[in-house]
Amino acid sequence: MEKLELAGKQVLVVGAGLSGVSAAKFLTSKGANVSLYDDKPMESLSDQAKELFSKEVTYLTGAGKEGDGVLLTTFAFMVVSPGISLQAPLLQKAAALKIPIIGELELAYVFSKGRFVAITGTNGKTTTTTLTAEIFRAARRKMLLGGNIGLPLAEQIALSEEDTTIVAEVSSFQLETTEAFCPVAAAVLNITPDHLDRHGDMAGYTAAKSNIFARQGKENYTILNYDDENTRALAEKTLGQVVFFSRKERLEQGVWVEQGKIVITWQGKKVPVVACDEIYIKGNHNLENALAATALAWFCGIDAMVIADVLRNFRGVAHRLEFVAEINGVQYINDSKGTNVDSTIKALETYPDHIIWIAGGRNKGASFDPLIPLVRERVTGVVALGESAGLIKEVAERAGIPADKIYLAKDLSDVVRHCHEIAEPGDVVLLSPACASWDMFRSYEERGDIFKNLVHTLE
Ligand code: UMA
Repeated sequence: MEKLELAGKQVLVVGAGLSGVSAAKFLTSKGANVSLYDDKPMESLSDQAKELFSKEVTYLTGAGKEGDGVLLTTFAFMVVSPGISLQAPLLQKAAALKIPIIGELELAYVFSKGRFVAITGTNGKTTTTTLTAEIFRAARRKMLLGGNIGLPLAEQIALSEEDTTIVAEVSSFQLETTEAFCPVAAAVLNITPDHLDRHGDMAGYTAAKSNIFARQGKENYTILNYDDENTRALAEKTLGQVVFFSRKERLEQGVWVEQGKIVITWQGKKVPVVACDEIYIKGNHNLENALAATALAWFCGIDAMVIADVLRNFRGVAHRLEFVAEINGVQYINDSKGTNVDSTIKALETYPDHIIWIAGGRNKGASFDPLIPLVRERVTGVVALGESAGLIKEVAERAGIPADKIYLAKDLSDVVRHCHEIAEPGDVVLLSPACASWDMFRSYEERGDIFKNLVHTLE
């Protein structure tokens, strides 16, 4: 979408969550006449959304009728929230009427000043984005952080200037509705099965993710994980300069590990960055995140010393293998951000044994089978919750967990009560659901916060 004049334009924003509210605020500030549509009735929306309606934004609700009553032809274009599928009836109707549809990310991109550095991948996005932003901050660059991380960008871009770097976590949902989006440096961390219910299959999911570099040219960098086959293969699809990073392989060019040290080799030069054991956040997956953040920062001109310093001090993000408490010798870990199988595999790999594993929620179409070997090897008890509790129970049974060590919980409070009852000193109680939270909670953050609060009541 070209940067069009917004004043006086009729715009329909679809979805009144974080993204939609942010887009509506931005559009209103530019003089557009905004209508905000949501399937939900107004009383179930957030205070921020309600506040908009008390001002200049018109509220439209489908009230379960999927937008039947919305007169689409009055709108110049639509801005959709990432959680809304392009297959939704309202969007299908708009597409048939040839009403332009863009996402909130694209809107933010088109109207921002400065340049974008973007990160996608099935797992590690939030850690890598936060880490990258911290490096830019430490280098005293003008920087804005946002995107899928929970900080929608449409509102924030008003603060951007020509020399601002916008460090954005971008999801496959957001990338589906981009047209011009072109970050100067784009990283794809890994691609493993996730969101197949939305994208149909791995090809659809990979295609959506590939939009992160679809408009890049040779002046831009496409940063790809060499160790992940699906990601490595994308090198052939980008017109950007490919920078591989690897935890396992020696690379002629790229960011990799030589004798326990991160090094950058590029155009005949070798730059040492930091010893891997000095990096504060632990685990192979975090080393990959550190390699990607190093690449993003270095190719944007940040000194290796600054990168090293942040890698030594960065403490990680909430809800990702987050230590909650130790009670009677039992460690409680919140990995509510483990919303897919691969992410939970990484969580289970972090603890060698005696894991009491809490899992379940909304399954997004992936098979849980890859979890079985780790559950067999490291898990002593399983607590299953939510829509997928039956499937998690099945995984536990197939991994050989005895029936009396498998518990179907009613809610998180029942989960925590049960874990407290059965856990013994030395056990690790790990909430890593391998599922989305949307069957019982608004978000993985809400699920993680409730879990943490319940654990703290045991202290
Ligand atoms: N809605 C409808 N009709 C629908 C679907 C949703 O009306 O068919 C309405 C809901 O009633 C709700 C609103 O749309 O009021 C929610 O919109 P949304 O699902 O896009 O959620 P937002 O609150 O706008 O949050 C979105 C991202 N959510 C999703 O992609 C599902 C957030 O990512 C993101 O942080 C936020 O924008 C700011 O950019 C969350 C996420 O789970 C963390 N992302 C997925 C992931 O990381 O795996 C992709």
